[in-house]
Amino acid sequence: MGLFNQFKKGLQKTKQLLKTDIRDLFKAEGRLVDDSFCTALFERLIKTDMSVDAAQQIVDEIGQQFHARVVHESEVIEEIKKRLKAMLAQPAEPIRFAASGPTVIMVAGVNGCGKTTSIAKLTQMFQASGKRVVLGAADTFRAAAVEQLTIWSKRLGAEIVTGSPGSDPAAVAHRAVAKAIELNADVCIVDTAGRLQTQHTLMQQLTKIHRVLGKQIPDAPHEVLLVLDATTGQNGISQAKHFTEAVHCTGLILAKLDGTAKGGVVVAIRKQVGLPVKYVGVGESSDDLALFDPDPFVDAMFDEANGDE
Ligand SMILES: Nc1nc2c(ncn2[C@@H]2O[C@H](COP(=O)(O)OP(=O)(O)OP(=O)(O)O)[C@@H](O)[C@H]2O)c(=O)[nH]1
Ligand SMILES: [Mg+2]
Repeated sequence: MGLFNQFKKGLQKTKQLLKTDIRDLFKAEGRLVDDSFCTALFERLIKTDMSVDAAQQIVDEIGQQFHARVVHESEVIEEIKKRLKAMLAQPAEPIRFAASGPTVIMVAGVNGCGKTTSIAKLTQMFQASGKRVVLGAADTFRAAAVEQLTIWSKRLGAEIVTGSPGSDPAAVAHRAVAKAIELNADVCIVDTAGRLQTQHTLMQQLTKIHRVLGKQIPDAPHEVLLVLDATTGQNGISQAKHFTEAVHCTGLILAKLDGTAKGGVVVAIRKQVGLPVKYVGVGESSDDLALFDPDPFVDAMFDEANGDE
């Protein structure tokens, strides 16, 4: 599936909401751009959770550009798209691979946000490009967590390193990296237990895992990916701030985009969090991960073609 189609799948609900709502604003002969139009457009954009700031900026600019003119739906949509693309623009930043030795990727986030599933998806993506992956099950709090990653590792044919329940997650992470070095693997992905950004001790534990990995390989972890659950909307913004204080996050994975009509939250996140969105999750299976790219993403948000029935 191409990127555009993956985004389309992820933005199904968002698109339905946007399209119906925005279409309601127009009549066949067009619509006069006045204050009431601007207010109505603002109300519709804000529903996607793109943030007051972003919606206000778009509406102000469109209000000025088309002031007192009669406009058609397609003109307005083109202008909205152009502005969203500019707001989402970021350097093309896929994973930063180590120059030599295994690339170590640590994955963190609050409980249930989609970490383990995203790791399975990343593993499949790396394997498809010929890379050998070792997984580290450093979520030692729950036996079920280790089991879940073990099932994925078997399904995907990736090596896994686990620890006994309650054991030190940093030690598991360390052993996973040692295994990756021993096997000459390309990537080592470390899963961590879900934690709230307000749980101080657990956040310190994350710092410890980070520090231990850095002692093992000077540049490690090469990536610290924070997984945000798109269905929890702008909550992700405060999570990103706190997680970045504990471990220096290098990028975001926005999981469960398919589960929300508030796909505009990506805009709020990009505007308020200084981290690139690297991937978005668009479903529960291991191939439901798309490398984030603003242009096809925004196009998919407003796409008129099939698939929205
Ligand atoms: N629809 C959809 N569901 C997802 C996506 N990513 C994860 N999920 C589901 O979300 C639930 C939680 O996912 P996990 O990967 O277990 O989340 P986690 O962050 O590892 O959870 P903890 O380890 O308990 O903190 C599972 O039922 C997943 O199938 C996604 O992109 N789309
Ligand atoms: Mg998990």
